Amino acid sequence: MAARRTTKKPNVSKEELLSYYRDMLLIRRFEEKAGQLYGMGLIGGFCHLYIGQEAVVVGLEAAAEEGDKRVTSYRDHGHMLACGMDPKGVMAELTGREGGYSKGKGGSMHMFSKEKHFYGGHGIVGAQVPIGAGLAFADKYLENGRVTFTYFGDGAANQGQVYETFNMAALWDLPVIFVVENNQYAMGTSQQRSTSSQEIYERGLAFGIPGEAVDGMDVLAVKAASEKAVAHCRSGKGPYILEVKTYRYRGHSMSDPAKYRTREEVQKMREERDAIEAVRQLLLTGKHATEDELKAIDKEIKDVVNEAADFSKESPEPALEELWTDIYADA
Ligand SMILES: Cc1ncc(C[n+]2csc(CCOP(=O)(O)OP(=O)(O)O)c2C)c(N)n1
Ligand SMILES: [Mg+2]
Repeated sequence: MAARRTTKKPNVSKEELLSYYRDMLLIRRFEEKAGQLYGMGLIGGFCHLYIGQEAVVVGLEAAAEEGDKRVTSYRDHGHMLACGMDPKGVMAELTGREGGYSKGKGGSMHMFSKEKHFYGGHGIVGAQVPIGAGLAFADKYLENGRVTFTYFGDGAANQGQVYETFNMAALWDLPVIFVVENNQYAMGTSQQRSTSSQEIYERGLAFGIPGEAVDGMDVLAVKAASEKAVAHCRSGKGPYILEVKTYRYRGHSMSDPAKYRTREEVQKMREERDAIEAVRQLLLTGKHATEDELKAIDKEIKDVVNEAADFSKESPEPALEELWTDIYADA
């Protein structure tokens, strides 16, 4: 068994390309709007934007089937939109309103959807990793063929509970895909400064977990790697590690001194490696879409995001009685 890198690309239809374009653009425009609302004081507390990393969730979700589960960290808006949660409910949660997924009581980092099998939204770095294994344990027990996508960052990859989880997931052959979103930074600390071995996908080898690294700025490569990981898990072979090399364009959260990397570094990624622009070019050069058709899609997406923003302003604040609901589960 070997950990390895892949850059293989699959064949792809016009419809697929258009759907990835739409899904990635929705996340980007949603996040830009969230940034604006934050600036206007309509969103309080922590807020971590996903801009730059869109191809990761969109590529992973392309390999998911109904009933598969997902769990992630606080940088979670993209994951929620990619699995089909309603942008209105997500935005209204950001503004702390009754129409939000947690009735305005969870905020950016704490949202859930039973219907879409989205299990959060977690603020403690690495804490979602054992939760992901627990979800996969339930699926294995129920023999329902489902897999769990457990996302975490390069910084979280240095947390002890990740390795306790690897051990148990391997021991019990749990159907869990550990997706490492390596955006090269943990807050202001670069991976080079914090991490002894740079290849995170190899870290499962000690537990017998295969791993693979993939270019996270290429949605087609992510999708191909994801299909392989899903097939591995669904066939009962146990966990899999997918390290997706990506990049965040914005600061860690809304307050970020931005002193740990140069403007040029960010600019270079935006100009040369942007995942949405890459799909746009594939659509245009492959003559799958014209500039005008793409403009019409952009407008559609802007409308969806504007509607979500309007809803998030108009939805009322939660009533005082809500302080006492959904605190404990009824047992
Ligand atoms: C246990 C714990 N330690 C520290 C923090 C503070 N903290 C929040 S995010 C973060 C960086 C995590 O980076 P990474 O896992 O790479 O995810 P990214 O933000 O890049 O998506 C830190 C140290 C925390 N929330 N929880
Ligand atoms: Mg990171």
